[in-house]
Amino acid sequence: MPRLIVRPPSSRLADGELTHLDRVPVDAALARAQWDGYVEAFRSRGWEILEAEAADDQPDGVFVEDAVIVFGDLAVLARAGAVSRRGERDTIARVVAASGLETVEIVEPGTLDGGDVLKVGRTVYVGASSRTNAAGIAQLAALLDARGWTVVTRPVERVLHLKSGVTALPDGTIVGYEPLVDDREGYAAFAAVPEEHGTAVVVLDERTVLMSADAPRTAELWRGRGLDVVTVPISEFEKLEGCVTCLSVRLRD
Ligand code: CIR
Repeated sequence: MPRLIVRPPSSRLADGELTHLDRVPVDAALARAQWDGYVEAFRSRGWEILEAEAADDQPDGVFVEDAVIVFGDLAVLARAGAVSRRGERDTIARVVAASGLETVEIVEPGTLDGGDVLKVGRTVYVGASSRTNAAGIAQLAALLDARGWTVVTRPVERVLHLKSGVTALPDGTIVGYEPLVDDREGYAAFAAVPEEHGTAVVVLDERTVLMSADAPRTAELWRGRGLDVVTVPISEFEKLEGCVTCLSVRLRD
């Protein structure tokens, strides 16, 4: 059974880090309801939910994808590029330990946010962003080279994380909203989407993707390619530069 690591949103979500967006009011109750709906989209499809303990003092703690990256049986605990987010790691380490995965850590001077890591088959694209530095990428590459993964570095300047700009469909096609994609020519198979919030897809299975409800034309595009599309409203998290990928870590069989 696939498993999903999540963490409920902090009551201080509105204080989270912002890099490319202006701060706007966030509805905490709506955020909680949207998070419940997001988790239910997985639970109702047979995913086991592993809930990290609440961390109210960590405004960005709900974005668990940044804190740990899973490669098969290996969990890499990241070292957040934003100092304000470094306190998220201990509680994530506990839920990862309970999951039974082997755990390794990115250490100083490396920084790495999981949002900068996109796995496509055995290729691991890693964004060199304002959050992920060369030392962090080198540490990750050293860990993965020995395990049969190929790490490819990508520039990230137009958005916060690599996966704010590009994600991948089940067949490996890279998808993105072109105005926000750095180095588009670097991806052999690329499909442009018509909406900014259509950039992020989570693969639920070989024929089903999960995406934001705020990109209806993109959802139609994927349906036209024969995919089942599940949409969830995540407006309160998008206000904090989050997306459907950042709200969970997927542990697949
Ligand atoms: C941050 O700036 O760190 C959070 N407000 C948003 C993190 C989103 N995470 C992601 O794209 N993987």
